[in-house]
Amino acid sequence: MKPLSYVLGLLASQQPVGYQNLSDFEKLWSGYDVKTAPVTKVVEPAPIPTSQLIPPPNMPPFENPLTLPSDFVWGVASSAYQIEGAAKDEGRGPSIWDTLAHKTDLIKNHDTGDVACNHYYLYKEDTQRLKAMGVPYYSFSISWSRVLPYGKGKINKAGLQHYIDEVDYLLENGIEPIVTLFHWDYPQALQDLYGGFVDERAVNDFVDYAEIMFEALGSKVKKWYTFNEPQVFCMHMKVVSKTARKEIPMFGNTPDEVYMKCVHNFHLAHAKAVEVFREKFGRDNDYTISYKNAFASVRPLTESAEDRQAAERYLAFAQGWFTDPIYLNGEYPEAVWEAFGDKGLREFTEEEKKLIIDSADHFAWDGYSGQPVKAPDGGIAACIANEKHPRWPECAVLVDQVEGDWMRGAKSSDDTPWLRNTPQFFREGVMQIWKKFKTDIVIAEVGTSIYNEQKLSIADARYDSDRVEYYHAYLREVLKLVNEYNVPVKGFVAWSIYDNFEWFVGYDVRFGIQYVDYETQKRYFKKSFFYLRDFFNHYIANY
Ligand code: GBH
Repeated sequence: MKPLSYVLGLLASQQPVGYQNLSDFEKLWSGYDVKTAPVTKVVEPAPIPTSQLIPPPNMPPFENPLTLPSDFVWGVASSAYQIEGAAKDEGRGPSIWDTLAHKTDLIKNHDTGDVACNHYYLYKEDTQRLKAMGVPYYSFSISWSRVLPYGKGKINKAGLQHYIDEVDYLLENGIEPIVTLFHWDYPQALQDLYGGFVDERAVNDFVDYAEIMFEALGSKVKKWYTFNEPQVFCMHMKVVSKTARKEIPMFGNTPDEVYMKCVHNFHLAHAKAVEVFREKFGRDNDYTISYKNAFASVRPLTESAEDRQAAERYLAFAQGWFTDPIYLNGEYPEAVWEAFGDKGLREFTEEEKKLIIDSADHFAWDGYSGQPVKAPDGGIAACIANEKHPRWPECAVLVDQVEGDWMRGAKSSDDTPWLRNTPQFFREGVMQIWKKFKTDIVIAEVGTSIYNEQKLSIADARYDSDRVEYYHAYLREVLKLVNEYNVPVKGFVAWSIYDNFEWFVGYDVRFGIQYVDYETQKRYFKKSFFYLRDFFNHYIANY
């Protein structure tokens, strides 16, 4: 195992990219009008008032006699850009999300993550609040550009130290960290340098970053994810490519090619990082590494051959493109080859395949929601044959209604049309993953927004019965999957620890199991948090 000093030396000897040295920090940030929070020092937490821990009335009862295994992992999740704030503090460099927020009109209300929940300074209080509710696991991500402001080269020691401190504090308080290396906030310096994940140089830069984090936190953190939802990140690359400066290389690619190259480089980056991880920590112990998948659970709207083909195609592009090389055979699905074979899609070399196959210790699914799928109007064959078709290459249409004109499930917020309360789809999705991949499954994120929650008073927002109903329904399916269908579901992580910056829809949508009052930065436990606590207390054996 290489010591940290080795990695630091190696990196210090490299040319910093794009900019000559850290005194160019201001250049990195030019044109971003970054806001600062009133609180810019780590705050020692006040004790949680006992009144805040009084459970709400009218909780659904836990009646059935099933159990979850004693090593079942339950926790709450967040990601760096969505909660940390301190965007320009202590040497952090910008990421593509600072750029999207500050330099485009793509974010609702022009919200930014500049301050967010100010978790960077309030992490001790946030930890105490999890401890008070007995949460055993906290899943969060590292801001790459906080550790490496230029994406590679010089390490920002204050940023790295922050994560060491936070991990130590969690562990001292009996909460086990689950660390995601990369939750979409790609360093802007690398984006400028070579167009980001569309370029193969992104692969080794990710692996170098991963190695720094493994060295710094590996003696303390045992559960790791490389990427959050590469499916979504590669979509963002398409967005970024449309707004990019002309001189960067990805500008020459069509959006579909951007996506194709991004997916390919994801596989190589993930697998090489996992290789480093396993060299350091071995396998068959309690160290685990995987990545988190985003796709809807789907089923054909009707039994027609066209709808069935549409559902299969949806899964080939949203799931198989990412999962099949890793969990099956190092190969992309047939439908992906047919669409992209003449566009420069590369096959993995035998050596690459060896790295990629089996490069994840379990299947992590962010199983928020499911939808019926139908073929596009005009027929599926016409779509497949026509690259200009708006539905190409999937040629699948996700719809909201099932038989009898029923909605597929209860509505969430207006700004999250993809999300409805669909527990049956959830169960089918897990079953489908199990049948296809025969591997342990972790529900790495689920949660919901609520219709018009942003308009409610704090007191009303805290009483989030629709969110309780959502978790209640999904968790009953988890019980069935584990007890009746014998599916190895090993964990369930709720999104999110508290309300936060919801990407393109900013702060107008709330996903938290705690309410955040952004004026005061006070947090309030919602009813759903008590529900989750009580559920796992009740069902995890010997908890
Ligand atoms: C998670 O992704 C993210 O990991 C998390 O950061 C986020 O806060 C959370 O969801 C809640 O949204 O707009 O119709 O094109 C969930 C998977 C995939 C769901 C992309 C939304 C966009 C659908 N997401 N999808 S659409």
